[in-house]
Amino acid sequence: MATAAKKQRTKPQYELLYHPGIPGRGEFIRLALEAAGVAYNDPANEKKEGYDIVRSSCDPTSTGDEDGNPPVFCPPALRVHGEGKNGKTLLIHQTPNILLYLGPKIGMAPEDDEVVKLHINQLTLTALDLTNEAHDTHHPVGVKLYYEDQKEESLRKAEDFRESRMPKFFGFFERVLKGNKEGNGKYLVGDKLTYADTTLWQTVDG
Ligand SMILES: N[C@@H](CCC(=O)N[C@@H](CS)C(=O)NCC(=O)O)C(=O)O
Repeated sequence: MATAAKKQRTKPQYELLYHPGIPGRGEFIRLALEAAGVAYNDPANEKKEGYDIVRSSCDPTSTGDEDGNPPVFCPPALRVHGEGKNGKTLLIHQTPNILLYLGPKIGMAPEDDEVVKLHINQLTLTALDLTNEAHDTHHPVGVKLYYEDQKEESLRKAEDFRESRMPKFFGFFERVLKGNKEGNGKYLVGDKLTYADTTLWQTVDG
């Protein structure tokens, strides 16, 4: 992996398409790449006109691109030149889908162990469910509405989140850590860092 990472530092293969200036869901992808030491481009944070690339990739009128990729619903998305259909550009979205793709390629999931891959993916999906539920405490009525316009509902939602959902999620991840003897309480799956760990870390930190 070190050689691959070195090669990519000259010309990054991966392009993360996300909103500028905020960690958001883009951070789950960034963390996995950073932990693996794999270089990537993040155009919206690199140059002023970079966000145009993100916006055009997620064009709300698109029916798909000329490389055979279906439309992207919203960021984060990942673009990989030469890895799509017939050697064209691959453009994928949905955070866990991007991680599922990247994991084995960057050493953050095994390449050939289907069972372990599924375990990593299910824990990642669960951590992302927790992220979504945390997000919903501020937007229980509508994603487009400001927090201030749904404060009352937010307070109710937050109470349930704190008292029922958080303990359930954290209790679950404690059990996973306890049950994974190989991980010595440090890793969720196996005896090394995977993208399930970086995702859970960001969920808790974020
Ligand atoms: N399930 C998607 C959710 C993506 C998402 O909610 N993206 C946000 C930024 S973090 C966005 O740009 N949303 C615009 C929208 O939903 O219209 C994922 O995990 O990638």
